[in-house]
Amino acid sequence: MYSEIKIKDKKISNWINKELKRQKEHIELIASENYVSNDVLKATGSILTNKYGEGYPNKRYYGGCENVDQIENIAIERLKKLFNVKYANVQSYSGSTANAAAIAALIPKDGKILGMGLSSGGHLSHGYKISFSGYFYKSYSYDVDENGLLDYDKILEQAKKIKPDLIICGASAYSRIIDFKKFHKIAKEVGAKLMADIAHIAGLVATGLHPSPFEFCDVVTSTTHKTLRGARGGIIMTNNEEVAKNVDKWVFPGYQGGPLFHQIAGKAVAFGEALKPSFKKYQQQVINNASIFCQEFKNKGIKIISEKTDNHLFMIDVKQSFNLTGKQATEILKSINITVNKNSIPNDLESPQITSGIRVGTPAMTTRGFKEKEFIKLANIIYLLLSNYKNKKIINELKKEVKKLNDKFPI
Ligand code: DSN
Repeated sequence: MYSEIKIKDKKISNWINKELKRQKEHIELIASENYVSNDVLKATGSILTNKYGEGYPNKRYYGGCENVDQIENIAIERLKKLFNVKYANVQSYSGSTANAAAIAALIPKDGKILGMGLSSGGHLSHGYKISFSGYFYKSYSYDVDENGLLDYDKILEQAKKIKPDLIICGASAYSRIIDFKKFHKIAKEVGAKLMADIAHIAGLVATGLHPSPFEFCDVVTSTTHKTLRGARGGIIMTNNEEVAKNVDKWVFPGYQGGPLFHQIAGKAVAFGEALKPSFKKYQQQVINNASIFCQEFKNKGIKIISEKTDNHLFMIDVKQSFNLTGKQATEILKSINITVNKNSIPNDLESPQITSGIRVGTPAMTTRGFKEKEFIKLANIIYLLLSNYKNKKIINELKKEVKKLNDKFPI
């Protein structure tokens, strides 16, 4: 159980404790969030935040790194075991900086990138024009088809025309299996390098519940705090020694300075947890919950992007289903303590600040103990609320239902 913090700075402790209350009282459906264990929390809140150590274990630019060297080595070894991969870098501050370093390790500046479009479920750092990846590289995007599915033949056609130096696969909001083997075939055919960003599905890949990209990709990046349920940050992995050397150079000194050892310790603790059999059980429950949650909406005639889910998340077209924008639906759900995020959907006519969709995921509430029964109940609550958002009586009743459901699974 999480507890309140007591520090001398009352202003900050007040807001931290308010955030704790919010986390305790809200049903958390943001697909990229989770609740870390108390051990992960303690490691990240430790005195390791005091230490500098630019460089890598046994090759630092600072003295006194003998303890943090051990921590970083343990994190690396656990991560390699978790994904059965030869080389790992655990220093990236975030998924975006991991992607920046991984891209730079594979292709020259000004190189051509082909990544999944943002409104199709891709990520800013996969070539979007306002991110470094679209600014410093020539970027192109592939999109999902009219059913919200990746069309590998079409991606091949596009790749043949563009002749990218790098193809990026992986997504922030795609609910179906990603066929890394097919991406590999495409990359091989056009002579491109292949990078997979498994930030969302890392926990599923680690436990064998989503096909692994490692056999097919030059480099694999991820965050550590989504399905992987660790301290916040990024990681980069590869089986290629040359790529590994380049990655290390691009993480430090290329894009970053001193590693955040408190975060690396939190990652290491989480990797240790993920190596336990109970983690696989958790991931299976995440998938079972998402599947039934999604089906329950489908049974009510709600429009699901990409038809169904194979992983931990899915997107609802709230415009078509409830005549609401994603922004409105998010605010309405917030009013009864359910947290989601608005999300662009394929061919969205609304701006990214408004959107026509919401994205929901099951990792966080599964950590809190939700099973199929609770997600069926939750789907009904969401459906009733979004269909009756002007009816005060119904809103009040649903608010009570949410409180009951939430209080049964404390953090
Ligand atoms: N912000 C993350 C997500 O919500 O998916 C991706 O960076």
